[in-house]
Amino acid sequence: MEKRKVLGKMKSWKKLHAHFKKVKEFNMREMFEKDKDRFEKFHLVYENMLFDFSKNRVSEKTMRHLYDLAKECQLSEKIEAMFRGDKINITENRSVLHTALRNRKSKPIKVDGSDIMPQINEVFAKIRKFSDAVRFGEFKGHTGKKLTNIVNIGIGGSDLGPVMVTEALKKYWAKDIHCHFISNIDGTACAEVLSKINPEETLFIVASKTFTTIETLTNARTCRRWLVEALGEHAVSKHFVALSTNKAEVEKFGIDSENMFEFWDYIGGRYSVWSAIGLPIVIAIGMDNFEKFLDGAAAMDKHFRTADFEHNIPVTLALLGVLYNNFFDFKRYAVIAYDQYLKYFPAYLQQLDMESNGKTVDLQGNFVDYSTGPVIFGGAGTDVQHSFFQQIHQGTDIIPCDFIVPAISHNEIGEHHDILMSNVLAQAEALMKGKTEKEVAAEMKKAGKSVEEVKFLKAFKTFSGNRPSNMILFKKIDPFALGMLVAMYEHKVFVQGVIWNIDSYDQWGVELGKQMAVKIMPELTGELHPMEHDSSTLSLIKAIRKFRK
Ligand code: G6Q
Repeated sequence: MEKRKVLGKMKSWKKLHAHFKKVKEFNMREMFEKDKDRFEKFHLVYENMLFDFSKNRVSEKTMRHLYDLAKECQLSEKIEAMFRGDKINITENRSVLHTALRNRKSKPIKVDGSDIMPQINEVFAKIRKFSDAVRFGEFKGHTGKKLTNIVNIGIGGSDLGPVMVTEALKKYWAKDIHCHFISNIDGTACAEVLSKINPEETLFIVASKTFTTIETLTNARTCRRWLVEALGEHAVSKHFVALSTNKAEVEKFGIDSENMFEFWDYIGGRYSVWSAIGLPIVIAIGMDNFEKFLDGAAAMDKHFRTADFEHNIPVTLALLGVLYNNFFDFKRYAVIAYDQYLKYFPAYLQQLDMESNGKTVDLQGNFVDYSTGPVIFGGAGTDVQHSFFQQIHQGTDIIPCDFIVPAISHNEIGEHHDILMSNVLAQAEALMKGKTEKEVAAEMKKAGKSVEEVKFLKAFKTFSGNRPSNMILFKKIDPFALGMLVAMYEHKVFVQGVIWNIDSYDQWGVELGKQMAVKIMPELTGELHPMEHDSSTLSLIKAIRKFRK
């Protein structure tokens, strides 16, 4: 087991701690007024992406301390260890190699002594062949019809990535392909999709790394029954494929391994969108576009691996998050995409970040005495400006925000995109500047309000400001840009995991609930008598049984 100094005892941490007394007093509005070059100093550009982090409560000195912290945590060595394939997921004894899927020049990467690139390239070639055959109508359904409805059955990491990317790249879909997703075990999820599709034109993709997940297997069995009832048992091989690491379970389920697209243990579920799990995306947008998505991620990998910390976008983004989480004590983080096609991005990121860094035990097995991953939430702008933004502007707790913005829309209609852009810029500026009581009073007076009205209302209309945000600006969200965006956040999560000294790649917290549900199921259906539960769980089991009688 690797030794590491406790975070609080690190030199750079202590320095940051001392410096924080000053940082607390920083006022961004004043900093912008005093320093006309602030934007120049606090922004980075890479490819068609601009990362503006000038609206953060930092000085150049703060950033230096943060970069020193990354150095003291041996971030460079850790980055290399990940890319090299070291088993950095120590609780599962696995390499973490989603980056190998973006290793476009196929430079050898070894796991347990063997180069994994040939197996990766072989699966990509199989995906290209199959997806083309479906898209061009060569691989037909049992009755000879073209497969135009693609139904992905998966959950968590086997769902959120494909859902988010297919939606984000909707403009690139083949005209006659329609993607559907079934994740929840709630029968409604199945019923709603099945009610819209014709079995003769449907391809079901059962996506499960382990192929043991109860939700996915139950949903897949229901869909299989539905298909067999309509077209007969012989139709299954033309309408079902599997994406998995578990060949034996796939075959047990009744899907021929010919129809299975493989990935491997070194690809974590929430990092698997680049792998065979991306098959629904490939069918929708074509392999050439999917490769551009991989290229975008590869470009971000290169940047992350080679840029020094001071010019490194994911490193900078991550360190700002550490500053807010561990020093300012801001425990929530909002991500708002000003692009309708990115409406599922916050949900995707929520899993990526919260499942990776929602941990309390460090790599040496000790409970940490500092806080780790924040609560991530978000949505699409401008919609969310009319919902939770009230709290972001005037709530008692401060919530740092990331704004994701494309300068060019896929749907340039009249003045829509200009209005959208004006809004995001206004939000970031308003959060930073706020509005003083004096400004509010002057504005109200000018509008002809009475002295009493001004006196009473001015506090309500005042904005403290000094609320941080990052602007992540792209030229346009095309497959390449999306690849960069997703990889940027993957690396941000990785960097924070390194600073917090946790295993970002396991998910024991997800396992416990799965185990307990298996125990409760027969008690709920009446096969077993409920026992060994607390009085609440026991009474709820009884109440549900009574309601369902
Ligand atoms: C992701 C998690 C989790 C996982 C689902 C589905 O990193 O491990 O979200 O993806 O539990 O698992 P399967 O793909 O094995 O069905």
